[in-house]
Amino acid sequence: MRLLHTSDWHVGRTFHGRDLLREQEEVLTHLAEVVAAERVDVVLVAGDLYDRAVPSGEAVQTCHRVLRAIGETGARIVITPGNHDSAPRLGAYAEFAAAGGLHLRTRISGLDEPVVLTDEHGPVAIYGIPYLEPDPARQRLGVEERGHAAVLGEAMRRVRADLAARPGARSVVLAHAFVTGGAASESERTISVGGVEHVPGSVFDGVDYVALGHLHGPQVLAEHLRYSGSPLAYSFSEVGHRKSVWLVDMDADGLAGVERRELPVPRPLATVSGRLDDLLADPRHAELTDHFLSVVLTDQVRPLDAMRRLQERFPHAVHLEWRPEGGREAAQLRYAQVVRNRDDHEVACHFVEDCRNSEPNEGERALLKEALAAVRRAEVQA
Ligand SMILES: [Mn+2]
Repeated sequence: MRLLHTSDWHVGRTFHGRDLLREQEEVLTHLAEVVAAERVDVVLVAGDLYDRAVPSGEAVQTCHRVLRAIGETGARIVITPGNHDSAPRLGAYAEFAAAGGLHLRTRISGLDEPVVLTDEHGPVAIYGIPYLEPDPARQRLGVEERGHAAVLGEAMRRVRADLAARPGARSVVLAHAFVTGGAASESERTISVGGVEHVPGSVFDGVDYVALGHLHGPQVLAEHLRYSGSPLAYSFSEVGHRKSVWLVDMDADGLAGVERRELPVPRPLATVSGRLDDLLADPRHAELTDHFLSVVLTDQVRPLDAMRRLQERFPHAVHLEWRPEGGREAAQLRYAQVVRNRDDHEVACHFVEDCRNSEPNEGERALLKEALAAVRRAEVQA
């Protein structure tokens, strides 16, 4: 039996305000092509199918098109909710979907009821553990101790108990957790609410393969314990990731081997720094025009209208910081210190100075005074 392990699709996520649905559909449609070309029997999605508990209509339709394309290859699909999904919404109509090969394993009470598929060697039991929000899950599972390790430990105890009653069955678990030793990026939402976030890998002992979700970089914690990572980069911290999926083969004895398949990159990321005029002119930056770009400007004086000018050359520049070369630490002053004992006019003048490294001149000071007076008059009239 051949499984494909993926997770953290986050369908509907935006990137610095940009809609990513088109890029997401492109990559996930390619994933469906991998399923067909590699003759995958089961696709495992280990949580965070959507980016939000209540995804947009467009996000749901995108997801549906992709899942239908996977389903049309003849592959079964097993999905568990992650910390971004709403388990009850994702699990709605699960019995009806299961009849068509789409297994939505969203209930805590059903985490030890596997999806059982059979190949020439016998049954493979696939357990979907929904993301266990530590405090509510503690009540549901009757666990005393706080933290994610405790609730996942109990979930896995139940899985092993069920598995013990299925002699000869091979086993797969889907889980959404931060396993110790994994490396985070900047696009995961912490799950530390309700105690310690990390879970030791030993929690998952006793099964043939564990398809992990939550961390967005692909990584191998042990041969049978892996993160697939997200199909696209969702933060500039992932600039060095090569996004991929795992192809997992099971033979008569259990795990036979795992191979990696890289996913296409619809729009690469890059970070670049320099003076605005140099960035706009330097021919070496020509290749960045189709990249999502994070820009650090090093000009001594903050350039006016920098983002608009950058986007004329780099239409996908989405993030901008200003760090003047040899910059004064004054820019780091805390807001409270900056405004203490100053009237509005002084705060405004200070702001101008802060933005361009030079004090406002007499004319500008007068203009600011006039503007503040106008605002005050408008407030009185209102
Ligand atoms: Mn995620």
